[in-house]
Formats: sequence, C-alpha cells, structure tokens
Amino acid sequence: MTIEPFDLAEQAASTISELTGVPSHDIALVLGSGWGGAADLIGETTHTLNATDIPGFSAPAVEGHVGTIRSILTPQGKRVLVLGARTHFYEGRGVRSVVHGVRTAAATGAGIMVLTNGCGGLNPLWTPGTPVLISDHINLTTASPLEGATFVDLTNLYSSRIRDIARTADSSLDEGVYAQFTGPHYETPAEVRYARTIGADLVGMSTALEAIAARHAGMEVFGMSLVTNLAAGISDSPLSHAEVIEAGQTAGDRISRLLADILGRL
Ligand code: 8IG
Repeated sequence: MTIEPFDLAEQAASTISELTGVPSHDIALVLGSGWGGAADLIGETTHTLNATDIPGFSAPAVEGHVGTIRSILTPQGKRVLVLGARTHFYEGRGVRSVVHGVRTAAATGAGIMVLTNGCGGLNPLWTPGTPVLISDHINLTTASPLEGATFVDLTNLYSSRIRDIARTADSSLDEGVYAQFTGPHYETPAEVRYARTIGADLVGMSTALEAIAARHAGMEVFGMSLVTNLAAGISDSPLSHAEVIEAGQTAGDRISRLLADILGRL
C-alpha cells in the first residue's frame, strides 16, 4: 500500500517544521543546475537538513545538484524553504517523486514557488551565464503530475506580477518559453529546430511538471532559467556537463545578487 502523494507531502512538511522549529514558510525555492550557491545572499540560513531525512525525498543523482533542504530567514522577515534536491523525470522514480518537493513546500505554507534551472538557450544572444525569466512553458514529457480528472487552468502560470518585480530588480532581463524535454540526453539539432518552431526559447529537463503541481497546489509560480549552454546546433560546439557547471560558476555572483534582490521584493 503506497501512501497518497499529498499525505506524504504533509508528513514531509511536519518533519521539516519539527526539525527546524519553524512552523511555516512563506516562499519556496528550488535550485537547479548552476544555481547551487545562489541562495547564499537571500538571508541567514538558520537550518540545514539532509533531504534524505525528510519523508519522500531521495539523494540527488547528479553532480552539481545539492541534496539539502534549508530554511532561510530574509532581512524582511520572510521564511524561505530552499530545496536543493530536485528529482528529475529522467531518474525514472515517477512524476509523484518529481513534484514531491513542490507539494511539500505548499504543505509548509509557502504561497510562492520559485523554480530555477539550468538550460539550453535558443537565442544566440543569450551567452552561457545569462539568466532568463520563464514566461510560459511547453510540456514535452507526455506526463502530468495530476492524476484523474484534475482539470487545472494554466493561464498566467508564470506570474506576470513577479516577472514585473524581477524586471524592477534588473531591467535587462529577457524572458522566454521553456520547453521541458524528458532527457537525460540533450536534444539533437533537429529537435532544437522543432522546439523553436513550436515556440520555445529555452530547452531543459525540469520545471514544467513542477510548475503544474505548484499551480494545482494554489501557489504563485516564478521561474528563472540560467542559460548554461546554447542548445544543440545553435552553436557549432558539442554540449558538455562541464560547460554547464562552468557557466554556473561564471554567473554565480550575478545570479546570487539577482535572486536575493528579487526575493527581497516579494
Ligand atoms: I544545463 O541544452 C542544460 N539542461 N534538454 N537541453 C536540455 N536540458 C538542458 C540543456 C539543454 N542544458
């Protein structure tokens, strides 16, 4: 008998409040590839938990992904739950596992879900290390985190209110449509041309399923991508995970300040 996903999320949230002594959180933040150090300027980290000590979470499968859950107190007095342990669709643990962090965040009381990722960019002007606001997504996984006849409106899924706030923090921020592929392979150049034809600007392996679950849980969603590489075929050079990690390190200072600035305005 497997436990129902929302019961498991409630258990995880209870464990987080027991271990931290923090009864509820206001904002949740998922750190994607390249964003590992970006939470450090948000405020004071008061608690760091091992994700594997929380019901339903598993150890991260990828180098550059951080397997901790942190509670941060911002200078404005907001509580931020930082999820460093994203489960990807390609890990094959099922969509319930992919969105468990989001549902746990909602169960801790968080009304805002901030989703970050590293991704490939289709706009050649977005050099590696460029942060881009997510304006909308295309879910190419053929999966959904919702089960049964759960019809959820996805209009304005990526909050235009928070995108405006982000542009107040940095007026140079571009925005784009994020297409979630299943991975773990990167796209072929032909798939990248297809993605462009159907309206994508960014290609990645996360975020869309999590955003759907967050909307379903009643959260306001904000998404930001770090373009860590040009998508396959946009430049002549092949893709590598080393380049992804390097882009995160190069952009580290800028995206850390940006994220702290945006969260401080929420
Ligand atoms: I980082 O170019 C990163 N993640 N699908 N394509 C896809 N995912 C990615 C890419 C990319 N770069």
